[in-house]
Amino acid sequence: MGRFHRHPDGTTHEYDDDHDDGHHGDHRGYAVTGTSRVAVLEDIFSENDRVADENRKCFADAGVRTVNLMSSPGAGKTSLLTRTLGELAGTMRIGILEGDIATSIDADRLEGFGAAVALVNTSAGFGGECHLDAVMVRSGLARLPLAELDLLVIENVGNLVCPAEFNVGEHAKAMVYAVTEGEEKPLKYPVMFRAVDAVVVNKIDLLPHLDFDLDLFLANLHAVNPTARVIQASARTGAGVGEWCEWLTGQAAAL
Ligand SMILES: Nc1nc2c(ncn2[C@@H]2O[C@H](COP(=O)(O)OP(=O)(O)O)[C@@H](O)[C@H]2O)c(=O)[nH]1
Ligand SMILES: [Mg+2]
Repeated sequence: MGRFHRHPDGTTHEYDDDHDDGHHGDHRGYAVTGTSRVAVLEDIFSENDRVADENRKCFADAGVRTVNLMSSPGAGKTSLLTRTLGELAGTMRIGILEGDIATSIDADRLEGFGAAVALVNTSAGFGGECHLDAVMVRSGLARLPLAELDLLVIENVGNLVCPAEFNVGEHAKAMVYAVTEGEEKPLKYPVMFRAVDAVVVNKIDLLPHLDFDLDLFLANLHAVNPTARVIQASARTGAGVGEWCEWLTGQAAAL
């Protein structure tokens, strides 16, 4: 969303040069267009939040808890979810709303584990957006047996920026972060890392082959989000998947 941003309390503004919360940059190009740009973006966010409220009510009526799962492309969301469905089979009824720009590749990978899966391609009528917003999520809900579910996991489009800016009516946000992504990303993408309730640090099976400094990553994460639950995992070996499933089960039970 460019240099426009939204604070956790819902207020919005464009950055200015004497902004004192750590953001810096050359904002001169926005001097003329800034006011109308902010107005348009406020409209987009307020319309999104209105539909997110409708989704939230829909989840409440159905008695289903919803987790919005985000990450960069390739961090391991779908791999973790296939493991998750295997692990939690028979313990609760799970639905997956699979968000992708194009293809049913990931939705197909998630079939056959007993979960209800609905695919939303953002290239099909949503302009190929790099995130799911509340309207896109609502479009997929009609294809899920919500009232029969205990937990709905939304696999968002792979992107460390935009998905964090759109509430979709979820009860909790989580992210998968691969150890191949470097230690500094919490500092470079603070909106995402700040927004989440849990971070699965995935691909720990690769640690012996990398120079990834796990302690430095955890310190960077803690600097932007001191309260996120951190779960070290490998969707390849299954390490940590039980802990993740316990966290998910706790989310589902929180109704
Ligand atoms: N070594 C290793 N590879 C993984 C792990 N999790 C996922 N991958 C691989 O990473 C790639 C991207 O995984 P995917 O689940 O499609 O990521 P997504 O784009 O976030 O859904 C695939 O080749 C997976 O096999 C892991 O824990 N360890
Ligand atoms: Mg995926």
